[in-house]
Amino acid sequence: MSSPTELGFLPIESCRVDRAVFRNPEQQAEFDRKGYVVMPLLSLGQVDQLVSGYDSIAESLGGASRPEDYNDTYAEFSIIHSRPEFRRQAFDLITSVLGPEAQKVLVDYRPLIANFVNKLPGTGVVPTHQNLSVVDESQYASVSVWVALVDCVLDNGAMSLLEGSHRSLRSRRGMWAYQAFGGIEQGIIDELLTRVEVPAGHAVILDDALVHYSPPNQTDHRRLAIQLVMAPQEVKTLWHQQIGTNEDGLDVQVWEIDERFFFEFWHGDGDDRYGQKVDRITVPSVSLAIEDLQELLGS
Ligand SMILES: O=C(O)CCC(=O)C(=O)O
Repeated sequence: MSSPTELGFLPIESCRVDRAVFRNPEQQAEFDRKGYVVMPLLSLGQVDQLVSGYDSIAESLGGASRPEDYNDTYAEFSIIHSRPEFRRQAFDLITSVLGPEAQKVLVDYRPLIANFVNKLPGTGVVPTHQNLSVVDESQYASVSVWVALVDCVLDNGAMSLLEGSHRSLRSRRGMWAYQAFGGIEQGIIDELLTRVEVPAGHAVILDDALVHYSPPNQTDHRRLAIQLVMAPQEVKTLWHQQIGTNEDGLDVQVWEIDERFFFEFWHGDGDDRYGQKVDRITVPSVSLAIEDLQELLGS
C-alpha cells in the first residue's frame, strides 16, 4: 500500500489544525469531526439581492460567460468560466452581502475567491473533488462558505460530502486536483458520501480539503449557489500552478497571491501583478483506487 506522501497527501502527523475556525465551540467541534457545518446564514432578502445582482451583472456584460469558455456538462463556476469583469463585480457583490454574515460565525477569516455556481437545467455535474488548496493545510484550514440561492435537493444537484475526509486528505492542490478521484466509479464513492439538502439562504461551510461531489440539475429551473473561499486573516494565501511534469510527478510553481490574482484567471494561470513566486515543488500525479482512499481515510 502506498503512503500518504506517495499519494500526494501530507503525512497524518502533519494534518492537525489547531487554529480555530468557528466562534461557536459546538460548531467548531462539528467542523473538526465532519469537515463541514450547515446553518441558516442569509435572509431571503439577501438571497434575492444576490440572485438579482447575478442577473443584472450578467445582463450588462452580455452573459456571465462566453459560450466558448464554458462546457455545460459541468457547473458554471464564475471564477473559472466567466468574463473578468463579471468576476470583479461578482466578488464585490458576494463579499458585500455574505462577507459580514460569515465574519459573525468565523474567527477572523477574509475573502479570497468569490464564485457563483450555476447549473442550468439538465447540466452541471461537479465531479468528486477537493477544492483548491490556498493555505498551508498542515497548519490552517481555508473554508468555502457555500450558500444555496434556491432550495437545493438531489434533483437539482445538491452537494454530497465525504465526512471526515478533511482530517487526512490534506495536500497542495491546483487545477489538476480533480484527477485524484476520477479513477473511482461514482457509484462506489456515492456509498461513502452524505447528501446535504438545504433551503435557500442556508450555508454549508466546508473545509476546502473535504472531498465532495454534486450531480447534474435534472429540473427545469436553474440551480444557483455561491461559494466564498475564505482564509484566516493572518496567513499568506497560496496558488499552485502546474507548469509541467517531471519523472516524479507534476512540476508546480507556488505563488503567494491576493484576491485580485483571480480576476484574470484562465486555465490555471492567474494575474501575476497580484502574486509572487515563492517556491517550486513536485507533486505526485495520482489517480486513487478505492483501496487507496479507504486507507487514507482510515489512517
Ligand atoms: O455548487 C455545487 O453543487 C458544488 C460546489 C462546489 O463543489 C464547491 O463550492 O466547492
